[in-house]
Amino acid sequence: MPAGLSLQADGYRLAAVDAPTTPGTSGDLTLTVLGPDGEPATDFEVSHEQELHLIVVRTDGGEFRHVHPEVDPRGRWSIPWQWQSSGTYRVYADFVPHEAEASTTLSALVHVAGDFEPVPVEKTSRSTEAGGYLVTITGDLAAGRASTLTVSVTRGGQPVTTLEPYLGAYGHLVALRAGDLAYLHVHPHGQGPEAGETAGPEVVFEATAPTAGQYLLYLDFKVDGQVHTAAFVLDADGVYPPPSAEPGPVEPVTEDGPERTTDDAHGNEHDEGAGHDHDQ
Ligand SMILES: [Cu+2]
Repeated sequence: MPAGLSLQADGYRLAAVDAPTTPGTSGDLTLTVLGPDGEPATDFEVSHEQELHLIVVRTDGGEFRHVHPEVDPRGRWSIPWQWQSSGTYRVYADFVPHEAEASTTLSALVHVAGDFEPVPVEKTSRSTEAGGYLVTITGDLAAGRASTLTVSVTRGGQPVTTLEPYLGAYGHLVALRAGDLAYLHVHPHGQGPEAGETAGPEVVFEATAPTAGQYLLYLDFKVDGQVHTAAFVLDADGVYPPPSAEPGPVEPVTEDGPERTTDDAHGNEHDEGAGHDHDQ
């Protein structure tokens, strides 16, 4: 079961999620994480330099924020908050429980009143402009196995080699499955940066897509003390094992007909669930 689709997981439960209910209204985004004992839990392990990562995404993927709230003595996490636009948002709390090795991701929906124009998800989008930088992602997501994704940052056609450490790496990548916004854990490759070091233009990550289909990716990177967010769309094709993998048992060759049904004639009709697993 992919992460991030439930209020509760691993004995923890997200409660009392509160935020302004209209765009442009200043307030706080607050939430409480209840532990296995039913009491507010705050004793999390530091992961990517923070105890709790808050990811907020409009359900069409058109808005994304990644922030770090503060906890008060009663165990309530909060951060000053103002919505830019109406719509329904999924709020993820991502943390590593006390003495656990892996993170837990809980989520809740928050509604912001007003007119909402959903942004359609693009087919595949590997290049985007963010804060004056051109950011490109290479590599392919594959269903059910880890794959390497490399982002590259340029400005004015020149490689940017002054990426600053941000959250324990030279960039932080979040991947969500289009359709249900399931949350993928993405790991940076290589050693964490030393203080004062810079790097670039490439940053390498490893991610595993739970299924075929489209994924929304959001990269936070930092240059000159400023954090920028670049958004991408990738398609996990679900071909496994890849054609170049070591040979397995030889499959019988059949001469009649195509090996699978195609949908060329009708373009967007898919007959096996929500996965866009054979777009070509
Ligand atoms: Cu974070």
